[in-house]
Amino acid sequence: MCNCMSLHNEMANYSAEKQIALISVTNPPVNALSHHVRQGIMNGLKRAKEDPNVQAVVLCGSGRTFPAGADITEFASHLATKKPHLVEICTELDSFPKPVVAAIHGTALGGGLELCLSAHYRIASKSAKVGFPEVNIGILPGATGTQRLPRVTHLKSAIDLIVSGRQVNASEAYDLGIVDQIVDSDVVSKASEFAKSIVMRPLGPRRVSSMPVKGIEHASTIFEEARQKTIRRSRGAIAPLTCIQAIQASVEQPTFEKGVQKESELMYYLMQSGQARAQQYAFFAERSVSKWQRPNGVSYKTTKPVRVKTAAVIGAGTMGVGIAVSLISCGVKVFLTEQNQEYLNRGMEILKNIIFSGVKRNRISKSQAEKLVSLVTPVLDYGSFSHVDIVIEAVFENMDIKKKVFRKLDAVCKPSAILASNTSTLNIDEIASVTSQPDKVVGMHFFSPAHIMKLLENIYGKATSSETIATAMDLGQRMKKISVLVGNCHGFVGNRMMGPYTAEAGFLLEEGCFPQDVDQALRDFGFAMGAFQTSDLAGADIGYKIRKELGLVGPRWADERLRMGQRYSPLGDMIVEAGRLGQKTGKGWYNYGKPGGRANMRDVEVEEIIVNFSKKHDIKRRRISPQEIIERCLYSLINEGFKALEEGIAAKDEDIDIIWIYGYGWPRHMGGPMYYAKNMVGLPKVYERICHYHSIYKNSKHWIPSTLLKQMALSQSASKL
Ligand code: 3H9
Repeated sequence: MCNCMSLHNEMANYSAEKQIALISVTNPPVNALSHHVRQGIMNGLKRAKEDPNVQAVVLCGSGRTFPAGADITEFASHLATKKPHLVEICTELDSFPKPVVAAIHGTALGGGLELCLSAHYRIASKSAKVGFPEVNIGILPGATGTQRLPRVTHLKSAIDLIVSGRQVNASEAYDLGIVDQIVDSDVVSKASEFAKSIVMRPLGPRRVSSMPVKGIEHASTIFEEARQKTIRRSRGAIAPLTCIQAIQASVEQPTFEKGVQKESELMYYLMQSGQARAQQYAFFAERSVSKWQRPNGVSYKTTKPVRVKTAAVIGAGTMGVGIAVSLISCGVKVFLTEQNQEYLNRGMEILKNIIFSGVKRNRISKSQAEKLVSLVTPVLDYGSFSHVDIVIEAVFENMDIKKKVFRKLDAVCKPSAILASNTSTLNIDEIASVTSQPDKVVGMHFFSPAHIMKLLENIYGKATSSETIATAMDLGQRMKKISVLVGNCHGFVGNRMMGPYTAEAGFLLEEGCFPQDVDQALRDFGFAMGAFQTSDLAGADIGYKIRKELGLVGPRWADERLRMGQRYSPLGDMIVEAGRLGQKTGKGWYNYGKPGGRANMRDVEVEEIIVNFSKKHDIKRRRISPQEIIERCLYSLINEGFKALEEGIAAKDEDIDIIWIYGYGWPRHMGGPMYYAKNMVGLPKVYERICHYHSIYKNSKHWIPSTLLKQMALSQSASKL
């Protein structure tokens, strides 16, 4: 007889049929292990233990997935510590007198995987994935995961999985010993059948807590190598190294229980850290950006996107090709165009290389690659664009050229076609003004290389319709980008904030730093690269060419700007004029030995240019502290971020923070510039330092404090009194 029931407020259904109890977690969308779920599982286990008819238990998730982990929204509340704790449930499962089989489908992550590893058997559906992503939210698998994983798989693999946070598919999980069996379909029934077949087997050897850690022969070398690799990669984030320490306890502590105790201490240390809070904020911020809303209240909730099936990309340079790859990767047919056959052929070659590199890395099969390439039609004119749903223009960053392109597009495209510009700075309204349907014009600012970088900044102009916005946002998501909607101004949000950052980096050189000093301070903060390394990698010539066409380069322009009350450092222009374009020419701000070289070495020639410049302009060079470097580069961009918010260019802090994390390498464990300013430094301090620099550098408009920042800083100070 079936005995189904779930207690009020509990999010785990209990049923018992033919000697098998089924505990099914029901907390959509991802069955996170919130307090009511934990309570439900514990009650289910109690009933199964007490029911003499029950011989075995199957634990599963209802709907789309096995539990995907602890409920992260509870971490900041008392519910996270409300009993029963996840560790208690894991202990109960492990020591349970009747066999427990985890039936895994969807994504068994974090605490979900800890439940699986505490059960006695694990059966997964073919499409299931498992992993410990805790490190991405600044913590560790703190419900016995760091002690269990090295007992079911090899120590080295456990370190890899926990420190990287990567998810593995069912087949890799099977190879690693994490799951015992893979089934094609209906994992719960198969797990129930399996449970019936093993009721008589002894449970002792199946309890992970009593297994030895596997692969410990060279444990000290394994840990040392992992530590060194992690220090190089983690850029100041504390969670990865702490994960290693916790796994080390599985080898060094005399018992499983002592290892769990050490894991709990380390978990507590991480949970209390500002970094964990910042990373958890970033997790939800990332999910909030797709929920766009315009200042007029129109939002994603009420606007339906048009399903884009065909597109045209104008420009087969690095950017255009990257955009075309992103489009075909989500099944959109693309017409790719260039000014002449030679450029078009070169673009197609690059595109094929990108697609077929996926075959070399076993990501896709040869026939899949061929199919993807066949979605692209190279063309030399706009004749075939009359039926495309969207055109994405990626030509040279020049208003006149863009206007010419948009005039032509307006004439050939169907009225419902969306015309998107991949501009990184230019005025969308001005571009739209040459078309008869400005409501169809939108900015889609991809980051280079466009097929790899996850960020897409979508820009709406005055006339852009909400349907056009919804379509651009939807297309971004289909291309697996993180799409953020922003308003129209020079540089939009990302590059607008980048302006003061780059300017301050240049001024610091004039006043006493060398590129390596600035870059070192930024790397120590957590950026993967400093401002000058980034410039060398990207190549400084394109920006220079754009500025030069507008007459905005060099020392004369710097003098002109000073007269206008706006300081400008011409050092970047001087470096380009000295033939130092960056890595591609073997020298830029650094010396790379040869064109395309990677190792950046300081260069006396650059230092001479800098020192002579300071001398010529009577700028007294001084020693500048890393703290000042950070404040001047970062507080200036934070101030700009507040101005973007104040003007409604950015709708919320999260939008800015995600743009900086995904587009500009802001370290995730520092939350993003707005989060960092508000929660890690404090607005009164940020405001005070901005006022300080404003009092010294009156000729830099970016130090004029944002009114919004001032208001918020004052109210934060007042609330502390
Ligand atoms: C942990 O387990 C600690 C333990 O070791 C120890 C504890 C003592 N909690 O991403 P989606 C929400 S730490 C709360 O858009 P997808 C999410 O915000 C946890 N909420 O779907 C979104 O809400 P909304 C370790 C969560 O299909 C909605 O669910 N686990 C959680 O693209 C849909 O999410 C993780 O870190 C959560 N754990 O991807 C896994 N997860 O609709 C984190 C999701 O309001 N989660 N939400 O915007 C993921 O990686 C993805 O969500 C997943 C699904 C792959 C599961």
